[in-house]
Amino acid sequence: MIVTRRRMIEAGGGFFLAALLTRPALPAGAVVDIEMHGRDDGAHVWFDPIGIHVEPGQTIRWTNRDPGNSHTVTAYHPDILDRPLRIPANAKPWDSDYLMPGQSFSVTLTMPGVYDYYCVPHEHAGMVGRIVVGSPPASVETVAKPDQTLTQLPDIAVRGFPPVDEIVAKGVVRKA
Ligand SMILES: [Cu+2]
Repeated sequence: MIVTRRRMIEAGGGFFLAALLTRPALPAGAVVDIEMHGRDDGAHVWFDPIGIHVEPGQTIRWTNRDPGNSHTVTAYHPDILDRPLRIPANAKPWDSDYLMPGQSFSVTLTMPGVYDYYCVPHEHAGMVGRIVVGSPPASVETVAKPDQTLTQLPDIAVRGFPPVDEIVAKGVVRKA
């Protein structure tokens, strides 16, 4: 939070800061939906929205709306496929396994922080998403120390995550 505030002040002062701090996250309680989409030819696949800001305790539901592909929603975590930790250290990781068209998978996120996730078969096509729960963390950098036993992210995935500040400011971020 300290890092974020300092950056905001440098970027333009109190008005923007106030707007940032008073912007509500998505309403708590109701399930928040994220859809999985793809073009018919499979060349483009994405989560929609790609970034959301929610309160702790929010349930998120992913649904595969791509008629031509199966997708997963999988947290970046060493316990799942030996990937770097990109969710809060105390949070429980998840893996939906393959969702056929029309199928859904839900998780409830209680720990504040930044959660990065991906689609196992389409990570190399940049199919990733980010959820910010509660107040942004002190550091927006969630990449764990490089560990040779873990499979690092491809560049297209790293570039795919919306900035935490943008997610908090807008509440919902859709892929450009
Ligand atoms: Cu996919």
